[in-house]
Amino acid sequence: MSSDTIVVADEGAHVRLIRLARPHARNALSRPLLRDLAAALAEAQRDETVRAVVITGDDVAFCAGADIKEMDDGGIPMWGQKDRMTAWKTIETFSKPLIAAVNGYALGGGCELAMLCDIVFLGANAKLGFPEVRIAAFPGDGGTQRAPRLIGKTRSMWMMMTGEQIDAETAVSWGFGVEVLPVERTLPRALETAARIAEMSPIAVAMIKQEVLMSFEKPLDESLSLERKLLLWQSEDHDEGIAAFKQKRKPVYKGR
Ligand code: CO8
Repeated sequence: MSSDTIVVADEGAHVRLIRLARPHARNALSRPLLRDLAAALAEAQRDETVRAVVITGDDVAFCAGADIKEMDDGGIPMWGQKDRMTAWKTIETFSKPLIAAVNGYALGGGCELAMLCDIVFLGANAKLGFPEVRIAAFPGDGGTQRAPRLIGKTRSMWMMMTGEQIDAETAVSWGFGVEVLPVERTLPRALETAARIAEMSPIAVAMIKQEVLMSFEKPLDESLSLERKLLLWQSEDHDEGIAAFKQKRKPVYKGR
């Protein structure tokens, strides 16, 4: 379901790649792009063959954030419009692993999008930042809340109040990503990782995502007791994992 704004492709049996494709606008999140991205994720959510999704841009920009040229109408309240909120909600609630391959700029909403991904790989030319303050706005698509949880208060304040960008090495050392790669390796590394994860039980992987995200959202006593409750789940995949270990063979997980 590719469109004018994104290119969607299957990479092997279980991995879906979504490429943001507005290079002339540094892949800025126009409302059509945001809508198409959310629709592609909703489709990947429904499709039982899909076990992991990789999001990328191009070598110049992962995504330069919200489309500033759409800002003429309605001022800041425009950013709270229902279609935008619904699209961000779809991205936030996507339950399968979401992996970002970030080359070039990831600014504003682009950085917020990367932060919503579960695993982030950064090309050596990656530049992350929250430039919203320079247009008298703020990272209002989750950034003011997610960045401090990820990188801490003072780094978030500095980034958001100055609009300064950080490079890939700094971003990894602050916790924005797992690894810095040569630009041409960023996407292959993300796809290899997605394929590796797709070999695991999708049930176990979904549980891990749910439980790790809980740690950002709930007080510790509540999330620990929810983690305990999740121990009650049973799956054929788990039986298969134990059997394969004992029989010294590779497990085949069916997501049941
Ligand atoms: N929106 C729209 N168009 C953009 C954007 C953008 N975010 N970024 C780049 N473009 C366009 C440029 O206007 C230019 O178009 P044209 O060729 O027609 O002039 C084209 O892309 C190429 O851009 P540059 O020539 O500037 O390319 P460079 O490689 O020199 O620079 C940068 C790339 C650094 C990405 C630069 O374009 C830039 O600084 N862009 C703006 C980045 C930005 O400010 N992002 C934050 C946007 S706001 C946001 O994400 C959250 C808003 C939520 C608000 C919530 C309420 C408060």
